[in-house]
Amino acid sequence: MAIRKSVTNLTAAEKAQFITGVKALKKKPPFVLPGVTLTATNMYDAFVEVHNMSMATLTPPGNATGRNAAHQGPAFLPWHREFILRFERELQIALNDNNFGLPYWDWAADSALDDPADSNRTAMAVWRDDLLGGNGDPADGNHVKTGPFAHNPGDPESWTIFDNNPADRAPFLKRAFGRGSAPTLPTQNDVNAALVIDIYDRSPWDRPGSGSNSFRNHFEGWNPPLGLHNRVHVWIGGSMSPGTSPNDPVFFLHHCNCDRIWALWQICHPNVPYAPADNVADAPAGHRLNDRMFPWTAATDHRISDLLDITALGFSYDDFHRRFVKLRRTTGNRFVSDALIQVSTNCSTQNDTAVSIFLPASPGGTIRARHTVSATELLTDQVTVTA
Ligand SMILES: [Cu+2]
Repeated sequence: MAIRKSVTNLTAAEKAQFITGVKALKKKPPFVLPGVTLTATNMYDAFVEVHNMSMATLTPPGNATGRNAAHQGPAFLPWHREFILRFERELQIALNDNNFGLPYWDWAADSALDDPADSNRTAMAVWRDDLLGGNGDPADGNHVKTGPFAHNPGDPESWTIFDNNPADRAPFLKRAFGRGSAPTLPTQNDVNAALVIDIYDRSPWDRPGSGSNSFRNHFEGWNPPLGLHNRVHVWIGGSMSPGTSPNDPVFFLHHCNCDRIWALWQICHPNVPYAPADNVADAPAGHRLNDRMFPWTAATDHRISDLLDITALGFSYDDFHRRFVKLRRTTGNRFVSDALIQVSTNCSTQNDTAVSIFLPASPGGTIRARHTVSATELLTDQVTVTA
């Protein structure tokens, strides 16, 4: 079982393993997808091309909102879950390690570390030279000059990018931290505001959402504009801005974190279903519960409904260990429980029932919780987080 770790929890060997795996994919032949013609000449670039093609595949064709096979609609989260799962599988094969887990970058945690005076953002583990390297050089087309994916003139092993933009043929990685329209990264408060939304998606299943909100629309970053997922792409800038954004390996660490937050949202809202179901009249094809998503439409490929349970898919996240809380006796006839109650981590609301207590960020804090004693009796008490 692959445990996906935060970049801050990786050992030096694990960082090196990730870099080795990513570079190995640049030297393997591309995968083959039935019915899809790729121009990419290696495995890594084939992932870049598939993302770009999916973004250009409007669903339904020609729709005015820009909804495509992978973005601006309900399939945004399952599409990227499948995409990074396939990438992780190719890394496992390249590294001959079936338990290798894709690392994630918790950008909300790092937002507190952001310091523009530290040009390469070395306070953030993800941008150090032993992982992804730092910022692009504004005096040289925003090209990345540090770390394993730098452009080093004369070095045949320099990282190149798959770029189909005829206006810009320099095939090297570019970054421009905070220099575009998103000067800051999303914060944990921003993440928490998304986690409490108790609907997955809603009609008209697109980007503006007609003023209504949903977890998907809010988290993808359309409502309000330039939020969460989108904001991270724009903050990094450079190669992370266009449809070829997987050119920057941080794409996979970013989307691994997006997937982790979706999985956390699922834990926090166990009774909120994926939407739309198959029979919803205005639901777009490729985005309904039992649809397959372009370009993975073979009979053996995952349907969206196959992608909703990460445990069934065989991976987890390193901060999804169980925590336990013990309900504490206070005064009088208030509730007491001798049993430890299993809960999940990090959910941010604080008034759910005891079977799904939402925890404060760290052990040692107390929260108020309600506990169903019988069909009619509901007691409230303080809960101390013990571990
Ligand atoms: Cu994407």
